[in-house]
Amino acid sequence: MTTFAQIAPLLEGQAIEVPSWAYGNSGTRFKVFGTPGTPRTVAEKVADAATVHRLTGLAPSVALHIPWDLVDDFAALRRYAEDLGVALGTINSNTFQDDDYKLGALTHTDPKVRQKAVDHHYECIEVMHATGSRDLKIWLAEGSNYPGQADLRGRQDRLAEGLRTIYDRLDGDQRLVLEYKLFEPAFYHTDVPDWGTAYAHVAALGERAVVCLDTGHHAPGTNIEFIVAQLLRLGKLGSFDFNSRFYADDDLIVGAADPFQLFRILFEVVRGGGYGPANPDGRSDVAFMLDQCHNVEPKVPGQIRSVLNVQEMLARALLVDRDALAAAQESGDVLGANAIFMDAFYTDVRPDLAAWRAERGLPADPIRAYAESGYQAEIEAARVGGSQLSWT
Ligand code: PSV
Ligand code: MN
Repeated sequence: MTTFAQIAPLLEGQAIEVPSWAYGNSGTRFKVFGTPGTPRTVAEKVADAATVHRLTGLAPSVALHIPWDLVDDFAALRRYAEDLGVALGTINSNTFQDDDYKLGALTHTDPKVRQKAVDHHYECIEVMHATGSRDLKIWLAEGSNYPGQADLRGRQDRLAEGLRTIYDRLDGDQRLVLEYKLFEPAFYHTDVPDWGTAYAHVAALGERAVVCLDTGHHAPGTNIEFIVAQLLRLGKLGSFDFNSRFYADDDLIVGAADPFQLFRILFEVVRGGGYGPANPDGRSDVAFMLDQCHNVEPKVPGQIRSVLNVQEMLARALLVDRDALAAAQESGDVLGANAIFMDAFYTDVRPDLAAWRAERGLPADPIRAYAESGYQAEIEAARVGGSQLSWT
């Protein structure tokens, strides 16, 4: 049996990037609710993200979405973030909120629209130079609603060409991270609907093109941990967008809907070498990120809960006695292997994690520390006037 003391050193390098948009208002197509204290500026979003990191030690960077997070001076935003103890992370492009993109962006039949989408990605790469970001994450809201509406094959060819043009603009260790999603906003076909299509495109591009797996972007019942294992095996798992779902792309708190699924995913990450000291900074090349929205719950504690959930399930995944498991698997001990796996999942690591945090000068209970910190009252009092940010 592996003990918490044995795995504790492995928790040291864990980093979970938080999304700037989690701090803004969000909702469904029916209603976006305003919440007191919601940021009016990108700097205020960064301040909220830094609060999550200060209380958990788990979230040292914040992802930006362009144009939602466009500012005049990204170098200044970077300095501001660094002063607060966090870095600016992944830059997410956005080709889904402009009228020109109604029938596609990189896949559009009109070369002018395709060029506009490529130019937007060039702009994102410029931002990456100023922010020091490594990853350009591309999710494309492209597809069609009706059979016959679009030339499926022609769109793939145009997509490949657009991605190539963008990829060729990247510099140094910058990466292109392609995110897939089964459906929405298109309902009949989506141009990058699954890991296989994403893999086909990034494999054609080259070494610095990888896949982003958003846990909410699959059909119900999909074995996501199998996809994790396969992408790691192929060397193409670039990042996660963690969240949880009951029905579609719900963007709820990671681990809330199905903690066991999160455990199984993280076990495959560990098993496949996707977590741990691959690089000098002690981190693997697989970026852990959240992609969530807090529509009805308070946002900063929602993010704190999320990073703690990932840490907790990672600890449980690390607790799996891999040698014993391999022996049981090899000897065909079906029930024995399953029991070893489940033992780790059922181990309550919360008291050990609280002690682990306290030893490092972090609050043993970050949610409670947030409630007692007065931060929420402070932002509610200070952030009056102006317009609260949301995804529009
Ligand atoms: C699309 O549903 C997505 O998962 C992509 O990552 C977008 O960038 C993000 O959500 C925006 O909320
Ligand atoms: Mn996502």
